[in-house]
Amino acid sequence: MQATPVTNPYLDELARLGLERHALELEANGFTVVEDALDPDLTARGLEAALCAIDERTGRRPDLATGEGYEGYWVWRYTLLKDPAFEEIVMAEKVLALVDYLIGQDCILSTFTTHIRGRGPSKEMPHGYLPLHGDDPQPHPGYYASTTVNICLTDVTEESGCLAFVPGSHKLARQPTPAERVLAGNDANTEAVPVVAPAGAAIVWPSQTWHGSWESPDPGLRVTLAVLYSRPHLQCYEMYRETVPEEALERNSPRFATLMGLDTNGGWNDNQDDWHKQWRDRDRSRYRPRVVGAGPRRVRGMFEEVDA
Ligand SMILES: O=C(O)CCC(=O)C(=O)O
Repeated sequence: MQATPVTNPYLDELARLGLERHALELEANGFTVVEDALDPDLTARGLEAALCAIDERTGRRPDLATGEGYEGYWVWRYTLLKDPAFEEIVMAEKVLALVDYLIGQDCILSTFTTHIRGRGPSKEMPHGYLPLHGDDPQPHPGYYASTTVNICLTDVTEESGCLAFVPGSHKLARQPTPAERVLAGNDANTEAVPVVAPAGAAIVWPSQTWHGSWESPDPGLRVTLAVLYSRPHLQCYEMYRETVPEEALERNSPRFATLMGLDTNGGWNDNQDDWHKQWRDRDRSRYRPRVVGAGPRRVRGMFEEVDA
């Protein structure tokens, strides 16, 4: 006699990509590192795109070796659309397989943030370390709501200010207390462990796992992308469904459009004829942000012109 085989497309995909051990680490410890999430070519293109995006925002291209002018910890939001290499990175198949396993294939991209860590503390982070925290808003539901992925575009070593994780903290389903957040000095949380990873790796965790990072003693820069995927009912941090260009949708698979939130239905405005449609089927030019004044005016209804 043979037992009924268990079928599950998420598990089949993990098995196809050899990621079963990583899924187990996510369950047991609350984080995992996939060393070869990106190939060397995409890693190099991603790094170049990150340096160009930073240069565009600051007018100063970072020098990875000297780190001059980029001491401490730097964060640039909403960088996905700066380069098609970033689109490939959010769609990297090993990353998506683990994200899907945690929060489902209908998840959306919440933020694509570029991070740099240079030597020492900074004005915003005078004690040098990024305190332990979870990325999820409170209260936690009884399931994973979001997944955070850090893509390493340079080696992330203890000398370059690596990430700190508290194994098992994803099961606590709460934020750390102020005392539990500390990562340096006599009061440092002794449960935090260092996680290092080579360029091209993805560090993946259910967003509620407590994590932070240590001060870097090294003059060189470490460059990472912090990519947050969320279940589709959550309010995302960045405005992709309103702003993603048609060219980006055309050059990617339908799954990319799902990540951009185009399978969601919320976000209604004065239009009365398309609120029932997914964003994929709406004329997005009719959703350009504008300030709405009070007073009567005529709007197009679902079936006819009506007085508002
Ligand atoms: O880059 C770091 O040092 C910390 C990253 C982090 O906290 C995050 O991605 O949520």
